[in-house]
Amino acid sequence: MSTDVVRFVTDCRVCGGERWQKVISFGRVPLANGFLEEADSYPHEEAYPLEVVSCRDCRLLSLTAVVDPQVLYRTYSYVTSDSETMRQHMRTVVRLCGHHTGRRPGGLVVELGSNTGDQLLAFQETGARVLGIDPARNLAAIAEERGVPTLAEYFGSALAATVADEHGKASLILGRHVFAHIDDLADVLAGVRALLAPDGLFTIEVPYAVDMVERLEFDTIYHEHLSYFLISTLDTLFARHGLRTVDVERLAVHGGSVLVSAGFADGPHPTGERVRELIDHERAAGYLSDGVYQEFATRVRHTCAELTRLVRDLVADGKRVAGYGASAKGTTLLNVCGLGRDELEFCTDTTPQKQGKVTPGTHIPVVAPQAVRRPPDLYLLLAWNYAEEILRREAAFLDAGGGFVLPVPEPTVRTGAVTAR
Ligand code: DWN
Ligand code: ZN
Repeated sequence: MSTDVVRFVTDCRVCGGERWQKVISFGRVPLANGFLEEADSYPHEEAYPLEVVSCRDCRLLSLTAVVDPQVLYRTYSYVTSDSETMRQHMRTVVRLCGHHTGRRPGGLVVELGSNTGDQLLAFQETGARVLGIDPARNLAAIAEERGVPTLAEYFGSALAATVADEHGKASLILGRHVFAHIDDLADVLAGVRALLAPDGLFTIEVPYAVDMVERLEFDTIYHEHLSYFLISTLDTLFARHGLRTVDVERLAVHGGSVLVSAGFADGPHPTGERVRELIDHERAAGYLSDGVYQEFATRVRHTCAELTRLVRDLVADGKRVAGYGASAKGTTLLNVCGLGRDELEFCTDTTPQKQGKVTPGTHIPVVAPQAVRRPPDLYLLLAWNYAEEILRREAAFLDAGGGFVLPVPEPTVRTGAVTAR
């Protein structure tokens, strides 16, 4: 492991605390989106410690090892999925955020981690002026071609000042599944304060730590996800940076996420009832003490063993098994459960940037769905967060006797007729 690309966390990026509870360690795992071109790169493949700790002061769940964002994001193989699930979700996000841009027609919407611009295109349709910010040069170029002005930069206080000068203040700064990827939250929030209009809102969508723990979504733990947030943790963070939590919406995407808005502490937006309700629930359900996280670790180890046993038994029974959706989650799941080329023949994926490569650590060939000549008996659904849409689309495969293994929260086999454990 090259140590110059890893920083080990000492103090909490939210509250500065140093009282950490060890939650779970998966050993060394390759980067979730570190797909490899060919076999001769295998010996050079890096793997980094993947372990989660909980801050006993603010209950941030954090990785202990922070991999240099230049390594993770300068060229990025994850393209926001063009699934109906995601298209529908992005329309929902516009609706939920809409009144912040509608109130000031032509209000500027800035998106952090804007990928190829899908979400901003949805805002553009409402008449909002948009600006994307994403360090992945390959993706920023695609967004620009699609008519979404995009800066291929990392957002922080320096860039925010330049953007404010050139584009004016933003009525909405949005970050969907990017805030949990950021180590220096203080600098990003300083940037938000520099760029946000006095009555604007900073809105983030992040995986919800309560959903991850309750649904055993251990595979969403990978090096891109540095933080796993409770609402009470975000509330602590915002208050420390002159902001106030305004509203929260629980959403189904990515295994359960929260859309959380914050405004200036001296701004016009009060804290809504839903914020207090979730913070009270987190306390009542034990998320502010050690026990919940100890139990999570125990249940994860059990479910991993169950899944490995299920897949290996299927293969031992002569079944052909393949992966469906070479997701980032899939990297953690396969590497942690020890499932590789002895179990999965190939993995399908709709992302051109992943096709023709092999999966990180397990080196399973990634192929386009249409390239599959002999469908397997069963697919291990590594993109389980789209299960409803995928199972609907693959009805013919199921009706012909095919099956899907759904890995979390409990490994189950779904065939045309029924779901069996
Ligand atoms: O936070 C992140 C989340 C939002 O997206 C990023 N750090 C990385 C990424 O995680 P992921 O790769 O687990 O996300 P998805 O969207 O669950 O990935 C799904 C994968 O499956 C993509 O590679 C696309 C593929 N896919 C497919 O092959 N067939 C997806 C669908 C819906 C399909 O039908
Ligand atoms: Zn903390």
